Amino acid sequence: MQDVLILGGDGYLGWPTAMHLSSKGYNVTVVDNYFRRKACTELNIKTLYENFNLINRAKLWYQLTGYEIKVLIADLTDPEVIKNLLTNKTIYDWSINNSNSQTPSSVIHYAEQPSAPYSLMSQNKSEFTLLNNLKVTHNLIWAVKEFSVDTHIVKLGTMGEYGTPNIDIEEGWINIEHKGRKDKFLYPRQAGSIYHTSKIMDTDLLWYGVRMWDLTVTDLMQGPVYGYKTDESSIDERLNTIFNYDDIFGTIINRFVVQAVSGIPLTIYGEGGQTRGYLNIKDTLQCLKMSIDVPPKKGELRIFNQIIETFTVNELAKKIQDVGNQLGFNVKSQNIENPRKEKEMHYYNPKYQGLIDIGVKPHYLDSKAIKDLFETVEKYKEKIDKSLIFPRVKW
Ligand code: USQ
Repeated sequence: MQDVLILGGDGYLGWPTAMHLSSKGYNVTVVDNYFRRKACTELNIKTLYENFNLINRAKLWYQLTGYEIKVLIADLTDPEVIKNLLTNKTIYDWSINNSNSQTPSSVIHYAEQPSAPYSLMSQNKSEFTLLNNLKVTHNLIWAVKEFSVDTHIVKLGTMGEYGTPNIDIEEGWINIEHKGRKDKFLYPRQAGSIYHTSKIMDTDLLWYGVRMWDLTVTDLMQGPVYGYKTDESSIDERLNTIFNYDDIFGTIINRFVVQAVSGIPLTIYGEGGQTRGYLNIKDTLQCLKMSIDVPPKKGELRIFNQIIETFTVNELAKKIQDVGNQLGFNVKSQNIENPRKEKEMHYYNPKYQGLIDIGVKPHYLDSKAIKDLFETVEKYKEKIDKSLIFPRVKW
């Protein structure tokens, strides 16, 4: 079976991806520097429930399933870390016999600071976001070029790279005719935060590596993810991924359900016409697995728009209100001053066919999916810290 390396394996998506691929028989190694946990501690952000650290999660996964996920706690901004991983010189922080892995057929790159508000809290955090995200990507492309040129890099991008243009959003590429001549280019990017800008720069680094060094890359332009439950975490709730509902790391759907359960009117930023493409965490896992199972051609930069359906903020609020009210919560919503500089009423028509074409079977945000979220959140209702809900960072 293939060896897969997951950079950022402790995060909201990294850990569920590790379990998912491990359960499907891949030999999985995860690397993480605990950035997210440290940032939450520093900012006094509590998550909905506590999570084991990565080593204990991997041990528990092994006890429950017999599958090994090798763990390395390390900072990937140090170029030696990825070099050692690709040349099989790593001493793991946890593995069964510390045997080295094979050269991975795919590296999944999640090891980034993922929050737009965090990136705009201060100049320091903005600089940290840029340097961290770009250094990790830069170290990765150099190491793959030097030591493992056939390894497929799967990088998590973001739909936010495109912004909200007044024309249809294509899947990564656009054909342009200019003064009678034609060419194909990366679709124009115009991000709304420093975090999203760092992802544009990542894409440019990867595109450079593809053009000049024949690297093979899939860039997944993902929208905001919701949910926490996956087939693998259903085995034991101690395997659940991190659940943030605060203004910095929480994404909108998870936040709205927490607000609904704790009696806080849903925080619609501004007019609420902001439209984004959303997906269930289960579909993130499918998309990742299909992307590594069906790789692009050698020397290709393949881009997918990783979303399943689009909603305005107002539509999301209504859906969550409807389900919450059916469940007996008295859910209200409020339009609060938008802390972000973003269009609140705009055209939004992204294409998202590529992942469906390679076999992804979508889950939709139906009442069952929303009810599942309500059930879990209600279980931890007493632990919700209401002071974490209102946005503190403005730009
Ligand atoms: N929003 C509200 N109320 C809230 C929270 C958010 O109206 O309480 C609005 C925001 O203004 C925005 C939209 O909901 O228009 C989505 O916000 P979000 O906080 O759920 O997501 P965002 O900051 O865009 O970032 C998240 C992830 C990021 C990923 C991105 C995909 O944190 O890592 O790249 O989703 S995308 O949005 O497509 O760029």
